[in-house]
Amino acid sequence: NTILSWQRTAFHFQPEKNWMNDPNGPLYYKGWYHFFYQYNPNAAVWGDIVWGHAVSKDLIHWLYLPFALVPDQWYDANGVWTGSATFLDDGSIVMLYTGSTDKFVQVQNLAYPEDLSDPLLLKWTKYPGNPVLVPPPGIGEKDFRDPTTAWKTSAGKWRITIGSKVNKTGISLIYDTTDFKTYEKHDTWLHQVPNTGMWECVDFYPVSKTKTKGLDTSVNGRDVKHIVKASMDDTRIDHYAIGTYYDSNATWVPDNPAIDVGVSTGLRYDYGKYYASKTFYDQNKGRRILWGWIGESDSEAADVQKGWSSVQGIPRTVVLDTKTKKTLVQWPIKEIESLRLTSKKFHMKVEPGTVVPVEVGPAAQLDIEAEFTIKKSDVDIIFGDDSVDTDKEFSCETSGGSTVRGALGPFGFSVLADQSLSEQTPVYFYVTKGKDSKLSGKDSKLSTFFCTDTSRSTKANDVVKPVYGSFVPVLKGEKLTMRIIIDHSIVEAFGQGGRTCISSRVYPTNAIYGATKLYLFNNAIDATVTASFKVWQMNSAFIHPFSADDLGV
Ligand code: DQQ
Repeated sequence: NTILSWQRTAFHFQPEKNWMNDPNGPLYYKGWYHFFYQYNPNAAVWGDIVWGHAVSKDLIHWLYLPFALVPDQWYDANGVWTGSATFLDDGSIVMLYTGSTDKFVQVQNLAYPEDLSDPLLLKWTKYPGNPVLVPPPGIGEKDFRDPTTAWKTSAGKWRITIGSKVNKTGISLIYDTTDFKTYEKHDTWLHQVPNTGMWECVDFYPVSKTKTKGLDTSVNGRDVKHIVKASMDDTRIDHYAIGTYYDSNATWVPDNPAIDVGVSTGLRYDYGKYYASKTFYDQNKGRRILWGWIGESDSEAADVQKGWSSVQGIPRTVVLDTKTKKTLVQWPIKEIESLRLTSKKFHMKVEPGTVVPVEVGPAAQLDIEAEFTIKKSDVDIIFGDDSVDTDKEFSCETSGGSTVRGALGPFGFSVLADQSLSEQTPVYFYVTKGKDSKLSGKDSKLSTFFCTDTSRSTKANDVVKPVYGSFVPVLKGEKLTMRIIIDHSIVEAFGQGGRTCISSRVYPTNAIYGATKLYLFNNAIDATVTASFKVWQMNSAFIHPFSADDLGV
């Protein structure tokens, strides 16, 4: 089936075949980035979970290695589930992971590399005393999973957190340890939020308030904020919040309770499809890197037919927005730019209600960086009257998508489109005269939203096709900017330098191979928009099984 084979990505990490989900235990060791992932060796649907393993020199080109961990003990007989890596002071590595036992109880297990002189970390030993943690009293035996990377307490112990729930309150349990074999449980939680349900894949890490470099997981101090992220089992959304961590009582308090972890008014890494993410500190380049699982939006039957399911997002550097301190900023790692081939620069004025083709040749593998300006006089004419409060209820999700015209938007790109625009995925800004938003503060009178509309992305009817997106902070003097990375069936969009991100899976049936095109559109009623942008053709990455030849890479 030529349509299905076109959907396979060219530079996103995915296994050769079958099902993949969460990123696990990412780390950098002796010149190699290691990536582990939840993997089903037997089918393109979830089940029989092992830890797949791959290594890379640059986080873009990957070599598959043999599985690192497989279910071969009573304590992980029903799956080697998600876990995280920690570097000990002597440079050795411990891995904590969740096992689903022979009786489907969730327990935490310890594993470590058999040979630390092997940069590929091929062999993993499971600690003979496993499991090291079982569900404590009051915690459901199926609600205890996904241990984090450990961080140091001021008393010199290691501390981890593990997601769970009590009734409908999502919680994060806290344990201290010195040897990763025995643990002291705290009676209090790192954090809890009512009505958020089970917290999967909790992540906890420091970010600098003033510098755009990443911080190692144990760093704390006056210049530091801490992020708590939880993956919400019910909604399949990764929510984070910014706050302060108190080492002495092992708690974390959000800066603003109205934007706490998992509340509907809170923050998300990504407003599209993105789940079970995990960061790690890259000591090689001094940055914190975010991995996230981007599943399929088509049917299970289609996945079985194509023989694979899921990709990982392009790894992103993650830092606090040092300007607003109110969101994180995420950006595709620099290394992705090594795949850029030929580029073309454009400067185009787009009149209200027009769509213009962008001549870039085939448009299935692209990287786009764009800047938009709205004519100042148009902004003044439309919003000259301060008392007019239009569109204050705007939301990408419920707006009806990119065909619904407003005074100042939508405008942006239609990607993965065919010649007749019978299939297209618009990625766009929508500017409204809104109330000062919680995030824009006093900096802006206009409110800007960043959206991706997948409703016309395919003629196939077995696909979920939402309009994704959210508010994006735009500060005084900033232009509207977006970056879009297109790789066959995935579109990753970054608004305002990565303050708001949207990943979508799209499955065109006409806009494939040579028929895939790029358009620029302006559906605003009154505003003329000028777009300056650069489009790169993107090379494919090599992602294949490791062979002896690769040692010279
Ligand atoms: N996936 C793993 C669990 C985790 C879930 C099982 C999140 O450990 O909670 O494959 O996608």
